[in-house]
Amino acid sequence: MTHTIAGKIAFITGITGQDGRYLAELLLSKGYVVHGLVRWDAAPVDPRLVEMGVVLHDGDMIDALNITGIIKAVQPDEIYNLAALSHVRVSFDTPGSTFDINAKGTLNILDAVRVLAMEERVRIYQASSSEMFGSSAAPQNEDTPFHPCSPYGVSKLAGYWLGRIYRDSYNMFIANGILFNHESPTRGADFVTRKITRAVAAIEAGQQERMTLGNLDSIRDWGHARDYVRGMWMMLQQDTPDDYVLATGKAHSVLEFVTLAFEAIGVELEWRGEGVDEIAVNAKTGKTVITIDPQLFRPKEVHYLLGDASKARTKMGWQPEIRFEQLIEEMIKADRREILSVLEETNDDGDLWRKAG
Ligand code: NAP
Ligand code: F7E
Repeated sequence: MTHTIAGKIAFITGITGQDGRYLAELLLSKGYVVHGLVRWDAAPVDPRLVEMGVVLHDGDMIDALNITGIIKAVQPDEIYNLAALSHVRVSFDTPGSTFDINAKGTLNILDAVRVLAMEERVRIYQASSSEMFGSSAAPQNEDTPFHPCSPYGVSKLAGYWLGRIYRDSYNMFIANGILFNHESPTRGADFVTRKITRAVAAIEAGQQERMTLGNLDSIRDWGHARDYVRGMWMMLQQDTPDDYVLATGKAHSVLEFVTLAFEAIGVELEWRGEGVDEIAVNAKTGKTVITIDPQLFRPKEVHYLLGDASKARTKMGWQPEIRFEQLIEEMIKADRREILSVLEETNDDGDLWRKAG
């Protein structure tokens, strides 16, 4: 049977996050009615979400009654469970709430659908993560053993297994998307890519002299969030529920990312020193622009993540369209524009910045 998409109802948890926003845009463009969960104590929600037509509901992933009530009221066809405490290093400081939100929160969604007897109607996307692979050898795919290295990774693994158990036990349509790192101009400012692009734009504008980083040798498979939310949607359009890795299949180090980000503003870096004493200077001016802060190292690091998305490509026809270099350029451009708009608001002379385009 073919589904009519127009008029379908989607419920997105984590709608105020990076992926939530991109996914809402995608689903609205396909004719869905989109509902989103917003924490009652969240920072002011971007008014554009409501302007776009998203219906917002106050709530919290850790409140099972609240989640059940919202699902009963919304009667969704598709649920995208994106809400999470998603910062790996922070999860070491707050392992308890990480578990409550990421593991118990996922259970609250799954069990709400079960107790409301909506198993046949609702399809669920569970935001699983490449962090579940942790120290397993790269490249990682759906058959790679899980060896998480952080409370975040373990909490996501709990959500993943709950999804599989509910799928098998109650015949529910639940898909785990095992997504590798994906970024965008709306990536949270504490994740390394956005931290870098914001700092590079601020250094170029003379608003900041240097930035600090942690482990430069970490290797990640970085894609663009726009490509990945398309994959989430595709997972829920398949005939049968399954689990899929989404990744670009290309690995880059943090050092490589920061080098290309500076290149995007015409600055060549020269690296000096080693370990915690390593610094990068602007090759032209000799000014130090990067230093290492050991506080940014993690108690346990995931060194090498590189995904193999062959299954998603073969079974669903998914593949990423935005290249690594394009991603960096787009992020830098957006951060330059943000600085320009602040300069304009404060009546500063933003001439230098008009090239940001
Ligand atoms: P994000 O930007 O950190 O967004 C997380 C969202 O969860 C925010 O909307 C946040 O709301 C919400 N949230 C946190 N605690 C909540 C609670 N107790 N109740 C209700 N909402 C709560 O994350 P993202 O990058 O968009 O990622 C989306 C999902 O994919 C997450 O589950 C993440 O773990 C997973 N994932 C991400 C990546 C990636 O590279 N981006 C890769 C693999 C998996 P507030 O605005 O109120 O904080
Ligand atoms: O770190 C290193 C850091 O915080 C990437 C989340 O979306 O993707 C994300 O998790 C690497 C790590 O992302 C800094 O040690 C160096 O090795 O940007 P990140 P993450 O930990 O990979 C996965 C797939 C998720 O599921 C998560 O939700 O960069 N690094 N210096 C740094 N990291 C940060 N944050 N800040 C630094 O200064």
